[in-house]
Parts: sequence; C-alpha cells; structure tokens
Amino acid sequence: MNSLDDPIITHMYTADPSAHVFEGKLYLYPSHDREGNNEDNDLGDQYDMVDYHVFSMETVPGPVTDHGVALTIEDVPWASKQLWAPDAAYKDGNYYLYFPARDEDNIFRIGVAIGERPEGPFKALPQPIPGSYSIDPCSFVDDDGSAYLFFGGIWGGQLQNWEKDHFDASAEEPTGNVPAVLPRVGKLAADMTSFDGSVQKIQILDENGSLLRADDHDRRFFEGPWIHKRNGIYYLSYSTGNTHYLAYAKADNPLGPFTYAGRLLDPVIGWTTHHSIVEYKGKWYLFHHDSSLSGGLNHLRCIKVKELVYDEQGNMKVLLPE
Ligand code: FUB
Repeated sequence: MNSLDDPIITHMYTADPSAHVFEGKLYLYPSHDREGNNEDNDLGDQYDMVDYHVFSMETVPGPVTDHGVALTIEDVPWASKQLWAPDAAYKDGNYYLYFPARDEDNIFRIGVAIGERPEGPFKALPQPIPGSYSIDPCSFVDDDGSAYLFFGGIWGGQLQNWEKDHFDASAEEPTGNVPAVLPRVGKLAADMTSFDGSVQKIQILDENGSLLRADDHDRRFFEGPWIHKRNGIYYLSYSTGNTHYLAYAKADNPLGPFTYAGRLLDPVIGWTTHHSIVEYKGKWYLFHHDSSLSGGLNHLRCIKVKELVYDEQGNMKVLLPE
C-alpha cells in the first residue's frame, strides 16, 4: 500500500482532485493531464486537457479504482479546449459534474454534465451555465440542502477580466494597496444547472477586518476555491498561485465574509497547487497534487493525500509525512 507521500494514481497524470463521499465510497474528480508541446506560460496554455476520468477508493490512500472516461471534450458542444479542474455534486438522484473550459471565443465558462452514477458517464448540457465565467468550480451542498457553486482563478483563469461584470480583455490583476480580486459564488437553482440570482463576490478579510490587498501575494486568493463545513464553521481554502501556498479562511456563513486563518501547505514540486478537503470514515483528508511523478513538469501532475487535523479553535493542520 502507498504511504501518504506517494502519488495515489500512477498510470496516468492527474491533478486538481475534488473529493466527495458518495454511496459510502470516496470519489475523486480530477483533471486528466496529458503530454503536449504547448508553451509553458502564465496563461496556462500548457494545461491542455481533453477528458475526465473518475476514481474511487474505499480506503485511504488506496487502492484506487479508475472508472474510465466520464466525459470528453468532443461531447461538450460549447467547449473549444482546456478541460480544467472539475467538481461534482449529488442531488435528488442525479450526479452533476461541473467543469471549466474555453468557449469558441476563448473565454472560460463553466459547464455542467449530468449522470446517474457517481462515476458517470455524464452528459453535458449544450450550453455553459448562464452567467458563469472563469475556472475551478467547487460545488457545496449545505446541511439545509442549499447548493452553491464557488469558482474563480486569476491570470490564465481570467477572473481579473470580470471586475466590471463583463469580459474586459485588457484587465490585469490589480497591484498595490487596493483590494485583491475575490472568488465568486452563485447559488445553484433547484435544477443544479443554473444560478438562482446573480453571482456574488466572496470577501476574504485580514485580522483587522480589511479586505486582503492585491499586493499580499502570500495570502490573497489566486485559484482553486474549496468549501467545507465542520462544527458549524465554513472553511474557504484556496491556492495563492504565484506564491504556491494553500491557504484558508473561516466564516460562520457560506457566503462569508471569511477571515484569513493561515496556511495549509507550503509550496510543492511544480507551479500549481490545488486541493480539496473531505471527511471519510471519521478522518479528514487533504487531497492535492504536485509534479513529482513527471520529475517536475508543471503540466504533468499527480495526486497525493494527507491527513488533516483540527485544534479546539477549529484551525487546521496538515500532517506531513516524517
Ligand atoms: O489544471 C489546470 C489549472 O491548473 C487548474 O484549473 C488550476 O487550479 C491549476 O491547478
């Protein structure tokens, strides 16, 4: 059996693992990295993925079952390229796979595909979710059944282009002592395929109650939002991108405001860092990726898992392998 420092999937490159417990098993919904010759740049052209596999496990860290292709870009009518980090949700007998891709105008949108089983196959709706943009969807169904889709990522993820509620191709990440770009959330309608109302910004505050600043690259949101709830506390965790940390913030409401609470993980091998957090069989786990399996190639990543513990104030600590 693997140790907690080994890649848990080695027969293909995988990244951006979104973990959920469905039907008593732990399911992973990752990106499927593939080899290619695209330029490695700040727009993320090197991440040129065309399909998704779903994986499951009954013990952590494995063995892991590969359920095969669950969705391919050829079956997404609106998508032109780059199937990036997905997530999944269950409601009323259906499973929903949320995924970002570039549309025919090269703008990232978020689509949804529906299946009857957690492992798929999934059938994509013909259009992306109306009003969706940017990348890295994270679905969250609260205890009262309310469902939300958190999303966003800056630089290649284009979130900075949506500060005016329309796509501004010339916009760049702000600099200086101004508020940082914020992740977004849309409340999902009962059909789980559209937003009920408009998309909102999620505030992340510092210890003084001020919005994190654009120049605070060690703490500001970059991409990969993940929401989980434990003992009434809502946790928003995310990647700080170009400083390569996983960070988190806490709130008493899924819509925030969230207050920055600390770092989860230091930089790993490879540029990106992306994760999810899940409780399974009485333990909490952090699933994340690095580029160790490919010897450090940014676009060829592998999934790892680590145990996570909480102190009495609800602050999180990842247990690192000795
Ligand atoms: O896998 C492509 C992109 O890289 C994801 O959408 C980001 O979160 C980063 O991991």
